[in-house]
Amino acid sequence: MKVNYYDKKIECMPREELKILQGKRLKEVVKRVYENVPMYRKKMDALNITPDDINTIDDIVKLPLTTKQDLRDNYPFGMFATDRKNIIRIHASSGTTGKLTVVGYTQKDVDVWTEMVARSLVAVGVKDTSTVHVAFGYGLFTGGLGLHYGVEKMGAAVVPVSSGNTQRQLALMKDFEADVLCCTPSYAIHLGDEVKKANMSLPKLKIGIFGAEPWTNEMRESIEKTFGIDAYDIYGLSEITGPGVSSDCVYKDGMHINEDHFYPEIIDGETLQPLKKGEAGELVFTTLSKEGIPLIRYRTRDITKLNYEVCECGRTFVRMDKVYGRNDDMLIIRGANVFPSQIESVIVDASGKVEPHYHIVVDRINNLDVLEIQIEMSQDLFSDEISKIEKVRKQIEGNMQSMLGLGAKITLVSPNSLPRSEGKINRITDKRKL
Ligand code: DLL
Repeated sequence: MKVNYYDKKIECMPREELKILQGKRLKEVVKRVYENVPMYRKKMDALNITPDDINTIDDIVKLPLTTKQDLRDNYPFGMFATDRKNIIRIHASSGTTGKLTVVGYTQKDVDVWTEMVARSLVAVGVKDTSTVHVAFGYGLFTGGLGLHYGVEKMGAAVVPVSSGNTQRQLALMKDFEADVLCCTPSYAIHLGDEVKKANMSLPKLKIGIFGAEPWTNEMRESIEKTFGIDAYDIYGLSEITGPGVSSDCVYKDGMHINEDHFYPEIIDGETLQPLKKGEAGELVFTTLSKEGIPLIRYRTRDITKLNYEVCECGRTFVRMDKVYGRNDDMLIIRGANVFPSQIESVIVDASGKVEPHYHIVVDRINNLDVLEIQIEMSQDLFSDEISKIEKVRKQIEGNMQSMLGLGAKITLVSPNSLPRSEGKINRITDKRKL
């Protein structure tokens, strides 16, 4: 397999050297926040620590955690660690509740972010001759502009389409001969449906770079089959920088975290204690070089695990598994933990009979949690006899029971009846919370 690097010396750096670099950067960033962000000074004073207590990367566990609530409490600019005149870009993300979380970037922050995205693109085989169709939203969301700058940096041509107007997107992809598509995986599925419906083909398309929401490996295979491409995962969050915190290489065996700038830990979401290497838990990041809004041990709420083995591609940067879901997305149904990704893998396994369009509804009826999963039938199944449809429904119900360890009502709905999304999709209605 052909392996390309944006900067091999850094991406394949021996881990002992990396640890030294991380330690040095951690020391600097802790000093910066202690001196410039009142919230961090308060938190560190409460723990009786000063920047002098931080000397190596292993000292990181002495530091306090940061949460989204901290950002909200300091809305909009209370966590900036530099003078406002040094800020050249502001992004924000809305999340499910409450105020926006606002982040500010200095020129150096934008430069680092841009380089991280360029690394991600090169790692999956994007070339300077490529044409990259960016259908992530442009605006306060970091997807569009994040990918955009990275594409320009590595010398490919960016088509900044943003989200929306699916028919126009398809026409432009065809006419401009895009070989790379960037968008959310749910939008890629929607685009794929439209391609099939129009009986068109996109013969130049080779690579898909998808992220901003959880998606399973089963979904990856389904998208790859639809378009005849290789589909790669890219991860990030605006609080840490945006897309490019980590991303796949050509081996698709975990996303390499750009550890020279973002230090990952996995903690137990309940006890908040670090977990052993390789255990699954909540991902926490410390930004090692940020100036605008450096964050110390930021709780992402994303659940994954880390693999420290050197990858076949030669990169030494740790790999994170596909995100299984978010702490706050995990459904607790009759006491059992259910991740939407488990549901998705059963649905995609039944492809051909059903489409990867689904919606999860949770309710409480007579004090009992009830889980319903609505799934779109394929056109073929929809036109079949009722008894065949019922057989498929029962089959999926059985598979779901084995996967989740609890009963779920499967409702097969007609094709094209569930909502589609141009950005991040919401696949859950939890009526218990309404
Ligand atoms: O979603 C940044 C991004 C844009 C990443 C484009 C990739 C591509 P936020 O809007 O701040 O930033 O949302 C961050 O989205 O904590 C995860 O829960 C989720 N997320 C992002 N990428 C992935 C992914 C952008 N590849 C939140 N897989 C994160 C699973 C993802 N979840």
